[in-house]
Amino acid sequence: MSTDKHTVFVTGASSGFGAAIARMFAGEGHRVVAAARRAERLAALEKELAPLLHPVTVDVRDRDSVVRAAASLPAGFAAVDVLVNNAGLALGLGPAQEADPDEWQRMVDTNCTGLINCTRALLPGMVDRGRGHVVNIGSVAAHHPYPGGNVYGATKAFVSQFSRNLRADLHGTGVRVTCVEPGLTGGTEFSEVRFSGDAERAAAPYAGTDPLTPEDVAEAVHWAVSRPARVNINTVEMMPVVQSAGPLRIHRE
Ligand code: NDP
Ligand code: 8X3
Repeated sequence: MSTDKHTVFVTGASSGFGAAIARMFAGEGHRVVAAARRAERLAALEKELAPLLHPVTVDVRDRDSVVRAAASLPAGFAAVDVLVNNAGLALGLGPAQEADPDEWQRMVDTNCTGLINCTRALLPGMVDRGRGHVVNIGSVAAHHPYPGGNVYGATKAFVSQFSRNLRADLHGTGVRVTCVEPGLTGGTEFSEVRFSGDAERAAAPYAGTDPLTPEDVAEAVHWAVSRPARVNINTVEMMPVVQSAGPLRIHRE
């Protein structure tokens, strides 16, 4: 699996990690199916990476659309053997008691439902062909709680456990599963989306830091995929050096 060319289906390829992952694999001659909602972004990426990139405009939350998209890939891109479930988002950073329930629902719909929609649509082909790799983009937020991380961190805990359970189901099939769990990463639209376009709030988490880059994350994905076929990288947890876990807090009267 590690030596020949892959067909890599990347969700959330219109920005950030997904675009970096698409560029890294296409740069090595692998075929890339780039999925996201913003068609114009995907068209620009297609122009940049032609003829190795096939754009698919799809909302991962919509199961029927995902199934249709997976079933109507052109011949050269149809035998997907690497799925990178990267599409996702955080919304808000307020305490649970003040959070917007619609934003909570959108995170669950995108980060959990969207991820399982894509997995269920593409996994049978991998199992039939006896080769494949599902790479899920989780987060350090799955394991390290922080104030305001409430539902976002919980969706990433879902991604982490789903990845482990997938491995159990895929025992003996040759299909591999990896969960890549990055910490603070700059150079993406993650923070702008989280703070609804408020540029000042979006920039604040990165001020005075040297965060991970989308290319750092793409390299971790690429490394896991390019291991020999006998090797399954279960989890990659990565943080910038400037980030570490904090102590448990004690509230005193
Ligand atoms: P970006 O906001 O830059 O990218 C998110 C991507 O997801 C975009 O391409 C967006 O495309 C796509 N997307 C969002 N909703 C949908 C949807 N419903 N259907 C299809 N595509 C969708 O953020 P990042 O690159 O930073 O984030 C990528 C992943 O990495 C996310 O899962 C995020 O949770 C995770 N992550 C990010 C970290 C960070 O610090 N940046 C750290 C750890 C994990 P479009 O809007 O065109 O649909
Ligand atoms: C994104 C990293 O720390 O903002 O998953 O939750 S964090």
